[in-house]
Amino acid sequence: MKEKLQKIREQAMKQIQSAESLNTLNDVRVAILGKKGELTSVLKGMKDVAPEDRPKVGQLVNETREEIERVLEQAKKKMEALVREEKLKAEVIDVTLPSKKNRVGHRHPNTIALEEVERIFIGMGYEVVEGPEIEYDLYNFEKLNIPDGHPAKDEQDTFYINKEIVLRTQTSPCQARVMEQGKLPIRMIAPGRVFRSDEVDATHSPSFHQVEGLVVDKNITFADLKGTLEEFAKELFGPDTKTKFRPHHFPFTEPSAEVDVSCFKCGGKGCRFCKGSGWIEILGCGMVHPHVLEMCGIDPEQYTGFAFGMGLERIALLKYEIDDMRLLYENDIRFLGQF
Ligand code: 2NL
Repeated sequence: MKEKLQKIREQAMKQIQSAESLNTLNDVRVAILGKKGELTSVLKGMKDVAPEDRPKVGQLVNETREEIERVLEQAKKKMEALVREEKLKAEVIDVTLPSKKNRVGHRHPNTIALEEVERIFIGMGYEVVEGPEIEYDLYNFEKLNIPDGHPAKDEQDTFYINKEIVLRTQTSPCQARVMEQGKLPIRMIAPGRVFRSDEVDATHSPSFHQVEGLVVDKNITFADLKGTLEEFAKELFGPDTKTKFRPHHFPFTEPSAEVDVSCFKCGGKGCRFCKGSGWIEILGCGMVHPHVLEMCGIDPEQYTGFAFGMGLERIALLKYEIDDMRLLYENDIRFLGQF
């Protein structure tokens, strides 16, 4: 009996040592210690052992069992550690590898210019107001003192949806709507897309952007208009910028003016950029026509106001020294990537 146990023990040790996987170890456990295992069958054979020998044999069986269990457990732990190590090795991440480069985009030059203009006017207490791109003829023309028969209403210049509805040709209808709401005083700018039936060339497009501004309050004078736009020009083009107001005509303002700034390239001496004149035109402006105030529900005896309007693309072209407006719309990354 003792020899048999010795043999089982030796055999078990050999099998455990040569086991190469957790599964094999488990098979060894079942084959020896399981219900039908070799050691279990020895226990079952105890009935054939002389009664006086049974305690000794029993103790021997238990000792053998305990030893095999202990060695099995050790082998299992070692095997598990090995398996984990292999797994970690296989899953290793090299954090020093170069990453995939994401190409980060940026704002379009038009947007950069718009945000710059907005920043300046917000700094002076203006609100930014947007309105519909499809407008009533009433707001786009009529309330702005542009009656039927005026050249601006010509079908050559305006996209008509029907007799009463047009694609707005300016953002002034936004301002007419704000005036009509009747909350005074008003200090606002209205940026947005506008439409004109123009052929595409270096300075024209059927769809472009405008920023218009409007101030209505008691005692607003042309001096307020001049001071405001001078400050705007200095902020946009630099503190040495001079402004020049030239008389002009717009149907919605009286008096009206166009504003030039001293050329920021040559400082006013005259260069290729300003076509030798030393001045660059940037916007149109004027005192809001009393008739316009009246049509928008404001009493021109109590209130006065000034308004101005500029082409956003024109500002972007000037600021970034771009010589063809079409570049702003072609979405060529080689061009846009420069800003
Ligand atoms: C230009 C000139 C201008 C206005 C726009 C305006 C709006 C209202 C009342 C009066 Cl609601 N005026 N806007 C005034 C003068 C000039 O734009 O050359 N724009 C590109």
